Amino acid sequence: MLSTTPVRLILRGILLVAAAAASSIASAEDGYDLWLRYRPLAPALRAQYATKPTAIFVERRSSRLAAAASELQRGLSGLLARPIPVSGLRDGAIVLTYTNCSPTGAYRLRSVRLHGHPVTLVSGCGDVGTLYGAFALLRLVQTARPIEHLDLSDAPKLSLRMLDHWDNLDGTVERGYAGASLWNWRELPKIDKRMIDYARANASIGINAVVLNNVNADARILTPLYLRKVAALADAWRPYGIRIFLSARFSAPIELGGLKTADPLDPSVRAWWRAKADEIYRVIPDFGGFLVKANSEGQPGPQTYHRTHADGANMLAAVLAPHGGTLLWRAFVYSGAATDDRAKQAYAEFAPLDGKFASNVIVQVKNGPIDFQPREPFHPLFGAMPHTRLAIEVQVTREYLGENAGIVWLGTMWSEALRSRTARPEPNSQVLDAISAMAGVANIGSDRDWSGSDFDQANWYAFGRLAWNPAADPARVAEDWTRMTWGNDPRVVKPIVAMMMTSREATVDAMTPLGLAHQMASDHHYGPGPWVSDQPAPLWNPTYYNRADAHGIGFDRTATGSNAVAQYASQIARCLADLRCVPDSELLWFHHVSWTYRLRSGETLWNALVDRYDSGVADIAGMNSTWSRLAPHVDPQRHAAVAGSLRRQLLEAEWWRDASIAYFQSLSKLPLPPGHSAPAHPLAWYEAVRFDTVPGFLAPGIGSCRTSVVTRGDPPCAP
Ligand code: GCW
Repeated sequence: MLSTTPVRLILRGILLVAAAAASSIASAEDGYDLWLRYRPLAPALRAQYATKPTAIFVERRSSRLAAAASELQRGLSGLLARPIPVSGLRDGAIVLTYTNCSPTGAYRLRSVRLHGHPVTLVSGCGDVGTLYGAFALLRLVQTARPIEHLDLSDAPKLSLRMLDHWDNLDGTVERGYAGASLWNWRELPKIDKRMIDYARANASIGINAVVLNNVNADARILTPLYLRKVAALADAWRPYGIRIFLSARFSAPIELGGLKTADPLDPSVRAWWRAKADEIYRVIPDFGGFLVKANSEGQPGPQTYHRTHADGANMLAAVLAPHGGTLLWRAFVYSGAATDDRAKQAYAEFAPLDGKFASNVIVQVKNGPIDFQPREPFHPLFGAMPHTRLAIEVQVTREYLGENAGIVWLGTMWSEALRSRTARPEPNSQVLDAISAMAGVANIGSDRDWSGSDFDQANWYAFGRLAWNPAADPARVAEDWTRMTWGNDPRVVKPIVAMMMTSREATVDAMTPLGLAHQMASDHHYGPGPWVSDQPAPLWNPTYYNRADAHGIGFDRTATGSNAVAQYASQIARCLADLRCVPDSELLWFHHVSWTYRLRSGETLWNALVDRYDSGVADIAGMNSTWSRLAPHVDPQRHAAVAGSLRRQLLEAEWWRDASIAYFQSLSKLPLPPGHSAPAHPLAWYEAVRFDTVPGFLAPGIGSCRTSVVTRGDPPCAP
């Protein structure tokens, strides 16, 4: 733990006072407004909207149209720096209407004449479609695009676009790096303004479902006390098209109902769940349903009673079905004690159950077969369950990607997963063809800036846009967010988009290049720990994943090893198993090779590995320089915040590189390639680094070591 010397205490005091003063002077750019900032456009850009829009006319009564109108009024009045009233029909008005069409949420924006008036008609499939259309129209203006002669329509490709919060009832957030939980259980059912702003942000990117509580669930969320509070949120969010789901603890009938069992085939258990579902729907008529993590990492589940995942899921689905609810059942399962490759376990348990799930069950599968690593190949289940509805689950919060430091934009990563070719059932089938829902583990907390940093907001944004359209072009999403968040000045937009687009690859290189995975320190997953081999379960050890020794490195998942490749379609498996075909980015995921193995580029593995670590660090250093150059064009408050965050990212990247190289060199015994400098410290120094608190794990809030990491020559936290 960081020693709190008097000097440090004094410094901390000064910083706190300075921070308080700064925030009271310029709280305007504290990140609270997200991408819905609505600051006036530059006069030259504003000119194109001189005659239009003039007003907003709401054609039908509906709380969602009212929400849309109020957002348009607020947004356009801000952007165009003139009042845009909600009024009767007139020339230049925006007209809000809807019809019953499908898919729900689709919209069309059109320049038409209505009763002789030239207007912009926003019409939705259902009133929620109009709400999305209003945000789409706002986005056009926010990004300075024309709204004359409009005829633009869009529809969500997935019906369920869901944020999963891993919030605990005590206010902590598992893997949360943006402060305590947003849900104020003590104050609820009182609704504060922040709950509405949260819903506005979600609606603006099409998110239509929210799971309030951690999948490591506390059964008490299902008690009347909490349900009353949940119902208040459901009422507040209904105008924004958001349905609430809850994580349900499978053993709740025992814990809350006093039953002796939670066996899904036991009639008393079924009756208990049926009564519980009926009770929930009495207070929340449009309740979405349950999300369940079962028989995974110590959570209870049907296997405790020798039943299958399908038995468990179908029992819960049956009690939700009469109310139109959906049951999401997670496929993130593995046994710490298992001797088989962890990457194979979910497939082994779930693929045989294809076709056995009820029609209102969605099996929720993480993007990769292990666990939200900086890079993983796609999960083989996406090509293996053609008769089951599937959701892809991605992690918006950066558990394994540097928490909230610097810039790591995940739009490119998710797009890579979504567009991965499964080759099933058709040769060109992709992951995005296999899914009907997308879930993202939220990165939202009660920090003023919501996500822990300005750039982490971009990941929330990208999640919504890709859940709306999994085939969306990430560069376009990044550009929209940048314009909405940082303004339309091309001197700002171009470099920021470029940084976002390369940031994830830079992070992969600095942490786990060439297909390495799970090299993080244990439990809290903060910082490097490739040497760790003392965990009680073998597959919690980074050494389990890197398999590095004096001869080589990497996990053989071909037929000579675990044969995980066999879980993919044969043409995909053939390539992955073949050293001449497997992409370098997945080399060590699928193959164990010698340190002197030559890549297709001719480089040796050892040299390439060192080179990747260094280029990751160099790219992150490059982002620091790019950002410094943006100082004249970005408001000082946010510029300083991002600059500080990028500095931390660079220090941490150097720490990752140096610790990893120090460890792997202790095995390979090879010299560093020319031009690469030695790690700043001996291996023992890196191995001795300890943290007692890291946000999102063990302790809530800000850990004592969070901001003091790695200055060269000073251990992050004294061992
Ligand atoms: O990534 C791992 C996390 C756990 C998490 C688990 C899961 C909620 O380290 O904190 O538990 O995945 O997805 O269930």
